[in-house]
Formats: sequence, C-alpha cells, structure tokens
Amino acid sequence: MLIDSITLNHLRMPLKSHFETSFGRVYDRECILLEVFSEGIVGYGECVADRDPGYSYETVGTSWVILRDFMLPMLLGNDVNDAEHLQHYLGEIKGYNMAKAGLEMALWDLQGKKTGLPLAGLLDGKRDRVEVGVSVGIQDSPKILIEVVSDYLQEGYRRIKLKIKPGRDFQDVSAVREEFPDLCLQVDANSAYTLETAEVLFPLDQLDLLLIEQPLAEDDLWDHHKLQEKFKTPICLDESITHPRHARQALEMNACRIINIKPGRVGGLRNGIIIHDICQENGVPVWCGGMLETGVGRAANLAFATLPNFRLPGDISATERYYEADITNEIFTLNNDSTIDVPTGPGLGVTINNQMLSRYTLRKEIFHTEK
Ligand code: OSB
Ligand code: MG
Repeated sequence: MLIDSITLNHLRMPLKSHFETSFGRVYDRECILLEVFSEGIVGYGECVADRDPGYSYETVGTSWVILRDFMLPMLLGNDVNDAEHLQHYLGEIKGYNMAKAGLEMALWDLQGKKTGLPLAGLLDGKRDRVEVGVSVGIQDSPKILIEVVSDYLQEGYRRIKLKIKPGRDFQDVSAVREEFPDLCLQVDANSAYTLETAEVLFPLDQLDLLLIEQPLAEDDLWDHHKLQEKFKTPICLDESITHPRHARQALEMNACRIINIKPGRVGGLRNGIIIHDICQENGVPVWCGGMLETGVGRAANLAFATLPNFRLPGDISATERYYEADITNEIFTLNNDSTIDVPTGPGLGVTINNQMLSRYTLRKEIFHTEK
C-alpha cells in the first residue's frame, strides 16, 4: 500500500458527563484522528493519547511531534504492506506506543477496505458481538455513585468498574456492594497506591470483586507480585503492560492473574494479539480496556475483543455513555444482554461525519511525501 499523504487532526470532544480517575477529572477528551491516504482510499486511526500525562507519559502534544518529525516521514511515499511491515519502519523509535498504534489502526482499516474484509475477519475473530461493561468515574459522594451505577444498570450494563483513589476506596466500593449484592463489580486505582499505602485496600478482598486493576505504579511489577500474594481477588494489570515482554514477565512472577489489553497502550493490535496469545497459553484471561475512544477506536476495540481469550467484559460502552455526538456516522448501542455488535463493514466498518469532525478539530495538518 503506497502511502500518499497523511492528515493529523487534534480533536477535543466534550464528554456527556465528567470522568474522574485517581489522576484527575476531565470534562472533555482529546485525541488525534489520523487519515492515511493510499491509492485513492483513506484509512482512519485513533491515537488515544490524552491531553495530560496522567495515565501515560504520552500526550496529544508529544505524539503529534513524534508522528510529524519521525514516524510520518518514514512512511510517506513508501509501500507498507500491513501491520507487520509497519514494524520494520517504526521499530527503531523508542516508546510512543499510542502514536504507533494510531498509525497501525489506519493501516488495518486500509487493508480491510482494500480486501473487502472487516477487521474482525482479518484478525480471525470468533464472535459477532462482545460482552461489555461500563467504567464509572469517582463521584462527589458514595450516594451519587450509587445513583450513577443504578442508572447504568437500568440501561442494561451487567458489569461495573469503579475508579478508586486513596481516601475514596473502601467506603465507595462497599456502599455499592451493599446496594447491589450480586453485581459483577471491579475496581481500578490507576497506579495511585504504593505497597505501603495499599494496605487500606485489604478490606476490598471481602467484597467479592472480579479484579483489582493497577493498584501500584506502572514500573512496579515486583511489588504487584508481593501484593497479589496477599489478595485472593485477582490483580489485573493495565499501565504496567506496554509490551508483550512485560506480559510474559508479569505472569512468570505472578504479578497479576488477569491482564487488561488496550491496543493503544501496547503499540497496536499486532502487539495486543501477541499479549492475548501469551495469556491464553498460560490460562490467564484478558479483557479489552478503553480510553474513552471515538467511534473509530471503539470499532477497533470491538473487533479486537472477538479473539477467544477475551473472557471478561470490556470497557467498551455504548456511544451515548460518552458523547452527545460522535465523529462516526455509526453509533454503537447496547444489546439487552450487555453486548455490543461488532462492525461488519470493510476495515473498521465506520464512516466519518465530517461536520462533527470539523466541529471538534482544534488543529489539522496535512503531510505529503517530500520525494
Ligand atoms: O485506566 O482504564 C483506564 C479511561 C482513560 C484512561 C484510563 C482508563 C480509562 C477508563 C475508561 O477506565 C474506559 C472506557 O473507555 O470506557
Ligand atoms: Mg485502567
């Protein structure tokens, strides 16, 4: 696939309701939408880096610079067959997994459009819909949290994830557990604790949680191992796993019993599939995480979650959980059984609503080959 030109769009989209994690509260979400043009066809990709370096060191601003100065010049005017081949170009660049994953997504979309196959088909996925849940931010009080959770249950979600942070953990989670004794419930600390401060989390072990996500720092596999020894609830790693190697090491040292895979965090679907397979070989379940994606990234996550070892519901909620109006014409809705249908059109299977795209675009730049 000859790469003719690439457009970067820096988007800011207002969220329907604010989203608070241990690293802060946001009212809107930023990302980069990539448009990769090849022989008259356009492939879309989403770089999920956020405005601030709270979840990851990578931000919209830094991803933009790395894409502009290093990644795009490597690709423009060249032939890139597929995601495997992309690695040949980008392999020398350290880090910036979200930028790499955004480019890779656009290539998958192009590949699907050129062959007429949906992404789930290209990945050899095994499902036509995937089980999903909803990730609920920290609320102003446990009472409001219960109301918010109750609303999502009314909408049909059967798995709830609560964000926690020091000072807003056991009280919030136990309040929800008392109100909903049978609910599939899990928590996510986004690395807000240390081995010492994590002692306050021990009572969570009695609340019958599906998992405790990323309690400790990103670069702290060993302390996760020490903590997992003290919990019967599985620890699930998110931020810590940015490469297939980390997945292998985490499993070897029993640092977790479940892994959340986000294609953006691990440098794309290709690496995501490798992590999926490593976990499957070791009998460890995975699930698909989310980054409040637009319809573009959501379509990719749905296709990814069709692989067989995705055995827990993903953080892939319906469009209306996030946005009043998305940049895709396609809207994702929740089925009665807490699933979302996987797109069936070629590539990602989504089309862009250009009016919404231009409304949300803060900055746009078109790059052509210099040859
Ligand atoms: O840790 O899973 C996380 C959103 C932004 C950054 C990190 C995380 C999240 C979520 C939201 O939990 C999941 C979603 O997209 O619904
Ligand atoms: Mg997480």
